[in-house]
Amino acid sequence: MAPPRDLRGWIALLEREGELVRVSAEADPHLEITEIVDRVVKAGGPALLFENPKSQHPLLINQFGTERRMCLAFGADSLDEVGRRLGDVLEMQPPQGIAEKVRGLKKLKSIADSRPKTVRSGPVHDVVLLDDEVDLRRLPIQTCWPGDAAPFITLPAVITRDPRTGSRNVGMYRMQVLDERTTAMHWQIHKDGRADYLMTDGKLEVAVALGLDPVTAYSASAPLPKHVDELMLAGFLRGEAVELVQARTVDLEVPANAEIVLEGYITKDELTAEGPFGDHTGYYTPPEAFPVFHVTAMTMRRDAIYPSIVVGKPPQEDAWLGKATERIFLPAIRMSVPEIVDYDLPVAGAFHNCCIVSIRKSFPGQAQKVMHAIWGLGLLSLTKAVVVVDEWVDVHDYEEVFFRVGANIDPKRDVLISEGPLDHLDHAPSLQFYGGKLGIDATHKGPDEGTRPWPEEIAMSEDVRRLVDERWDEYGLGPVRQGNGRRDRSLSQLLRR
Ligand SMILES: Cc1cc2nc3c(=O)[nH]c(=O)nc-3n(C[C@H](O)[C@H](O)[C@H](O)COP(=O)(O)O)c2cc1C
Ligand SMILES: [Mn+2]
Repeated sequence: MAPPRDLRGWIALLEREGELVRVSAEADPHLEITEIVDRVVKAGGPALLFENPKSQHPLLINQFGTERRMCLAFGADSLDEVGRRLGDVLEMQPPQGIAEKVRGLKKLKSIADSRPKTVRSGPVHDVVLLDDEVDLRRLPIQTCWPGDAAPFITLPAVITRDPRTGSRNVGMYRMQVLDERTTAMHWQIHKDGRADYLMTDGKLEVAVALGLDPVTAYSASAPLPKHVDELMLAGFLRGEAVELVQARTVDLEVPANAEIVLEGYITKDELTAEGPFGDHTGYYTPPEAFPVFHVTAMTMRRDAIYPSIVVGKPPQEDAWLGKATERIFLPAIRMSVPEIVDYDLPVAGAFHNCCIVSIRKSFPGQAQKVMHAIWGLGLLSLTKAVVVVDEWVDVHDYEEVFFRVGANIDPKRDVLISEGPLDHLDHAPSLQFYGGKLGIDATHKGPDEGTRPWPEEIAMSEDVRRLVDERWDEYGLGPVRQGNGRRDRSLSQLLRR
């Protein structure tokens, strides 16, 4: 199935799949929509298209709010399948024989076809507003929480170029509305957009795309290395190149099918107080100086639809954007740290607070090696606590992980306190950006790790399990039939919440 071409194709797909509800009642983007969405997200409910958000433009929200919708967006049965598509290309070996060569060529072609394609025109230029005509108040921009400083644009794809190399970056960074034609730009210090800004001498041109096909929107949030274009990832994951058109007032290309594009510039020395903002940490982030974005043009499709997301105390809709990243990047992480079997970033840990990782252990100290590897890997380096378990432990089953942590650690030997960079938004460390790290080695310890002989784990013998399987109906206990003490999957799911 072809991926949704744009936001409208995505909305149509969601509607066909019974995954979208149109809300025709008037609803206020000032707080009211947040309260509605918070309830719907927590109930695993549908995407919502607010047709009357006290604005000329409708507002789409909760498009990513469930695992099923996330899979629909990628046209995949599971998020791991999306990860495997990427892993297949990363793990390419020199082909042997004709069949492998053909398969190899197909993979290479899929990479070549991922590059964004420039087209001459696109619906994003149906309406062009310049200079004084620009008015951000036309859009139903949400004030999400009562303590928020102002309305914030929350689901943008912010496009810049590295002033040194010209390479493109696309990132998702919230934008606080300051007045009709300016916003703040919340480029945190570890992010690529911030690096482009720091490298400019004077003026940095910026374009902000709003209302994209879901894979391109997701890609803006993906933690790629600086030199990799997020639109290339989008093209690869979609199986179809992203189409771009030249922007009207800046020397940047923008998605041809975006609903809305804001064009403009940021000057190096102009900063403003950004925040407070009710953040994905579950707390308000206090005001801090961030660059000011001047909007010189606002271009739109006719009847443009404005996309939004609410972040706040987890779980919120962004949980699934994060889970998509967790799954999609697993094969890439395994390329650098091959003993990693699986990992889980708990939603309740706001992604950067905790990483549970399972490893195939073959030498003493390997759990500590993996902790340090994670603390050195892209944005995962900001992880505050790493819990390492053995390969047979299901990292997504928090009950089981808790069991291993309790059963297998000697706190004196297996808890590592280290230090390093922390997430920009982490309010707990004494210093912003820098502080303590916690590593917990909950793996079985081998004879070379200075312990007494490790005991055997309890498990029923194979023959008795088989016997009980065969005789199950005779006991008259109905269909409850879990092997070897395994809990029902749905119970594990429930315990994750
Ligand atoms: C809904 C949402 C909002 C986000 N808001 C911000 C933000 O305001 N500032 C920021 O630096 N990162 C924010 N992020 C995370 C970045 O989008 C993410 O780290 C991405 O990798 C940044 O792109 P870059 O690596 O090219 O800089 C947000 C992510 C999501 C899903
Ligand atoms: Mn980037």
